[in-house]
Amino acid sequence: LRIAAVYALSEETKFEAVVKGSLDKILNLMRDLGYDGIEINIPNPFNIDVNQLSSKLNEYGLELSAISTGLSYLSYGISLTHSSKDMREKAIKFFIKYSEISSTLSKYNYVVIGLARGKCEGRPKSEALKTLRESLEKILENTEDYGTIFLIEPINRYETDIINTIEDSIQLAREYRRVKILLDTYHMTIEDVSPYNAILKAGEYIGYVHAAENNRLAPGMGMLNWELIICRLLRIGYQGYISIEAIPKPSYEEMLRVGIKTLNQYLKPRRDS
Ligand code: LER
Ligand code: MN
Repeated sequence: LRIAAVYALSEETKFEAVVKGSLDKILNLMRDLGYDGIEINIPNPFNIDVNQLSSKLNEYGLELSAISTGLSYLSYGISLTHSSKDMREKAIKFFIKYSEISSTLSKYNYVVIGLARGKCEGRPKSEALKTLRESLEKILENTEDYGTIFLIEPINRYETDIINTIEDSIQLAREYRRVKILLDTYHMTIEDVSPYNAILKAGEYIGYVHAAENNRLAPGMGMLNWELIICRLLRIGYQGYISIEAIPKPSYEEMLRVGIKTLNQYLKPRRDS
């Protein structure tokens, strides 16, 4: 298992559970703290300098663990289930571009479908899910060459009404070869009967993990049992990233420090052996 944290490639984000600030400073700190990778939330994939990002990651020796996309929804209303066809097409173009960037920058090649799935907006859930499937199929068709894995993330009811629980997401992961589940421990504490058992339920379909406490602070600053979470992940044979997506309080430095320390307490003996 490897450890990352989520960084927002935009200062004026409305998403609170990310690290913001100078990329150099943060990559430097994350390297010093022992992080293996960084997950970057990119608001607009048409607006980034891929070469510059690539050389920065190389310079600090951190991997790109995944590209997350929630800021495209929060900044531009990008939604794969938007009721306007034009907007859906725009969203599909965004995801094809995310996929292209991911395939050049990351050996893992994961793109998150989080908030950018959108919301029901008055439609029956079945209809919104059908629209999501249609958009997803178009994205998959157009990204065969990039080979990207799309991570569908169950998100709690206060942020979306499409795919809240692990069960909701398993169906999609079963259906599509390049779709896996992103477990977010914070959302799981709100939606799943037991966040620990949900790991066993999602099992082989898990492609990626977001780690935060029940209060969305860093692992170690809340009520979750991280030993049990890691134990369960290992039991199902999970070998990917745990990416800390937590509110940077009391400061992002402290959040990053406490987060990796808590996870390493249960991972370290295994990582070193
Ligand atoms: C949103 O709450 C979240 O967890 C993000 O990973 C979604 O883009
Ligand atoms: Mn998340």
